[in-house]
Amino acid sequence: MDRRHFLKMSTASAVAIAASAMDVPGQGGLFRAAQAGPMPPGNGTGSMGATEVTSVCEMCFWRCPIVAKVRDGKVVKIEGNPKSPVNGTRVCARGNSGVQLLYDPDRIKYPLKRVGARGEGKWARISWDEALGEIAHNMKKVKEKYGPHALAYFDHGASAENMREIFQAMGTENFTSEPAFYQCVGPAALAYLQTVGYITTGTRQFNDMGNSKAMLFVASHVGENVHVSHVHEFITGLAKGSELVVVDPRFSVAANKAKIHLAIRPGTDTALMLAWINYVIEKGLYNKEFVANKCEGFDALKKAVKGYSMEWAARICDLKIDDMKAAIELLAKASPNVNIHPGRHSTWYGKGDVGRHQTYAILTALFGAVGVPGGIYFPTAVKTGHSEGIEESLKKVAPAKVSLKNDSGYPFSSVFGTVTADIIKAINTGKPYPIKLLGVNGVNIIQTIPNPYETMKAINNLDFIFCQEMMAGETAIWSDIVLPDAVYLERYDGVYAYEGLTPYLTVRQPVVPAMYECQPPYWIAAQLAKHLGIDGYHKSVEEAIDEELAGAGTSIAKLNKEGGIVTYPGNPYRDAKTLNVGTESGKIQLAVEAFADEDLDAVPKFEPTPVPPTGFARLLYGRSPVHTFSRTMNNLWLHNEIPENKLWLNDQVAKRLGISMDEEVVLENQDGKRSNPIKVLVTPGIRPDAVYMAHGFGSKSPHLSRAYGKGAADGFLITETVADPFIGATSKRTNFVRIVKGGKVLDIPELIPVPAELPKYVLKNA
Ligand SMILES: Nc1nc2c(c(=O)[nH]1)N[C@H]1C(S)=C(S)[C@@H](COP(=O)(O)OP(=O)(O)OC[C@H]3O[C@@H](n4cnc5c(=O)[nH]c(N)nc54)[C@H](O)[C@@H]3O)O[C@H]1N2
Ligand SMILES: Nc1nc2c(c(=O)[nH]1)N[C@H]1C(S)=C(S)[C@@H](COP(=O)(O)OP(=O)(O)OC[C@H]3O[C@@H](n4cnc5c(=O)[nH]c(N)nc54)[C@H](O)[C@@H]3O)O[C@H]1N2
Ligand code: SF4
Ligand SMILES: [Mo]
Repeated sequence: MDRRHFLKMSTASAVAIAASAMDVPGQGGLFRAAQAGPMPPGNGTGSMGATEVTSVCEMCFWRCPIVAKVRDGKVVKIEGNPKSPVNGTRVCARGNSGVQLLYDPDRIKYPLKRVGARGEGKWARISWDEALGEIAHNMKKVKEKYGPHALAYFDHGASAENMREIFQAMGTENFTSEPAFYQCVGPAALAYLQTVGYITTGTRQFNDMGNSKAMLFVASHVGENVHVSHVHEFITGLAKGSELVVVDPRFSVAANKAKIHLAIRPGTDTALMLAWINYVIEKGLYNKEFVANKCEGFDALKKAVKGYSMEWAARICDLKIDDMKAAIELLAKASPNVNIHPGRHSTWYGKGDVGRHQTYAILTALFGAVGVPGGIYFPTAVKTGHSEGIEESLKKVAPAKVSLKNDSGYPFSSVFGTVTADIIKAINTGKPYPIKLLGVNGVNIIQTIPNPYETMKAINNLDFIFCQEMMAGETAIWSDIVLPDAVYLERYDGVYAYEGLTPYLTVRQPVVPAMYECQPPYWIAAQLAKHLGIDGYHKSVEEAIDEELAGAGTSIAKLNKEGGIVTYPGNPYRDAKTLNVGTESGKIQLAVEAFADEDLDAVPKFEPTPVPPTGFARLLYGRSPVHTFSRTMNNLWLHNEIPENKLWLNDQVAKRLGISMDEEVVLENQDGKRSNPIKVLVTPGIRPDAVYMAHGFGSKSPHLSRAYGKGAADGFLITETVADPFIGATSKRTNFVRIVKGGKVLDIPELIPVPAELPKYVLKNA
């Protein structure tokens, strides 16, 4: 079988998992009808006379099963569904605060039409018919003038799926679950798919921290990165005595719980990993039987890592060799019940991002930590039925002559959708063909795509842009037409089948009817289809969902009688004798030949990312534990918890610059772009060569009355991106900042010497 073919095959079989990595529940087009249907009867009456309705949280994409308590037609409380095998009665701060999303005064309440300039946020209220009519008119006009591929769609989350079908039916291939892949999990997903044959980081993560004897986190700041059952498994592991190694330039919440914290020089993790792999091989610390029977490419791996010594890595990574040795010995001692966390957000430095995650998968395999308690485990598929969508229309979709998707120059991108950066480039240059219309759904188009200045330019180059939104945030103020979406508590979204340690099936259903003139996604898509003359919406949403559920022998009504969830026996662990991973040969690929076939490295090399130029520190970012990106910033309860982000600044650097705790500064990046004012957190918990802030703050939309201008947005400092050569995902930690205080620009002193092997970033005007 030739390589190309294998690639196609392995990727095709991966699409289902990739779909889940991109927050797409179920498979294929669930076709929904024009009517929202009656309210579900509820699962019973609980305490305080409140009706309890089971559903699924969407305050983030972990999608915990919930019970909403409704009294006098109002949601008064949200808890975890006690029948849930993952979260039980637990929800996080955000899950709890879904109530305040529902009743947020700054929700988009009616269809809106822009009357000011794009980005200005001046609207007129219009009717649904007018809004959809205008969108349909523009979609048809652009398609006629420039061809179907001039239409593009950025989407994220459950509510965006129906509309994606409409774009597909119009004949474009330029749609992508943009932020969840090309700005998030893409490199990690590809590395695991090619090494162990499946993606360990889908909507959920298949790493068994709760049963581990030791854990390694490279970044992965679990605790600030809050996914209820993930955090719970982490804590369970710790409580049962699992020993933790954390590699992070910052003293994160996870680092605080670590036995060994390695405060690594940012961007050098692959050097550490390769030296560890070499050490494990040289010292014979690997699982010889597992490697001999279940892995391929050991000799190639051994040869490729030979040059990477611990001494070298200690210098590159700015770590103490004794700590590095103690850490890898600790992990080896726990094998095979060792959890090398596969990571989630992986678009850091561009070039080496796939390779870095490949090294996690390789170390996992060397320890034999695959399909065993504490390691990475295997998902157990839950069988559901299929509801026919607009399949007939979709079959007509033909790739463009020069295909952005298939001829991207990134050999492994096409199965995951069109590369975001290519779409923005095509809008701004007209090459390889013009893109003139953009639909945005569930994406903060300004804050989540790197280089917002290019994005704003692109928006201004479009003939038409519309969005489906809940909040009057940045996406809304940049759109020509804004469609008011129902909140997840007001809508059906489909069937959620999860494949974790205990697989289960559940369904999101409306807890209260949609308020104002908001409409659920299937209604919106069906009405737009009508305006476009696309056929297909014949079923009610309940019928479509019941068709899927029938495949699992249940229905909405039956589920509601049974507490909203059906569980199944899982099969996460495999006998090493019969283990057959999802790669072509059934064996783990310690060297990925498919990469070599595309002139990429079969075993990753360490290719340094440039270190900060003189006077600058690297800008790092991560998660706020009570917020989800920008989407929760206006939420009353969550805003009250953490209203703004702070800039983590090393105490020695702060002392030199004369900056004290809570002082307000502005950041300026290497291209002269400046941030909103941000208060400083002076701390020894960050390296002197980096600064850190949580992402999602600093909203630029004046219509978000609580969030507007609170804190700083990392994105407005991210103008330098490096594409990863495998899939074209874009880096974000390749940017550097210095501090502006009282109008004066202050250089960051270089307190840590940089070895000559590491190139310095060259300033564009230098
Ligand atoms: N509360 C909350 N939880 C969330 C989300 C949310 O919005 N809110 N979002 C979810 C989503 S979609 C994702 S993708 C995940 C993201 O969460 P993770 O996958 O955990 O993100 P990371 O980028 O791995 O981790 C951020 C950490 O990386 C460290 N870091 C920065 N640069 C480097 C480096 O070069 N080397 C090393 N070793 N560390 C570095 C930072 O100091 C920070 O502590 O979180 C998920 N969980
Ligand atoms: N600078 C920077 N960029 C990043 C990251 C970072 O840390 N820093 N993180 C990256 C990662 S890991 C990820 S996963 C992405 C996340 O990227 P996004 O998903 O774009 O994140 P949000 O900022 O939450 O923007 C979501 C938008 O969708 C809207 N929305 C929320 N729920 C719904 C809904 O039910 N229906 C509709 N129609 N709209 C809804 C919100 O109001 C908001 O405007 O960002 C990536 N980009
Ligand atoms: S982790 Fe929190 S926000 Fe995410 S789905 Fe679960 S309860 Fe909701
Ligand atoms: Mo993400």
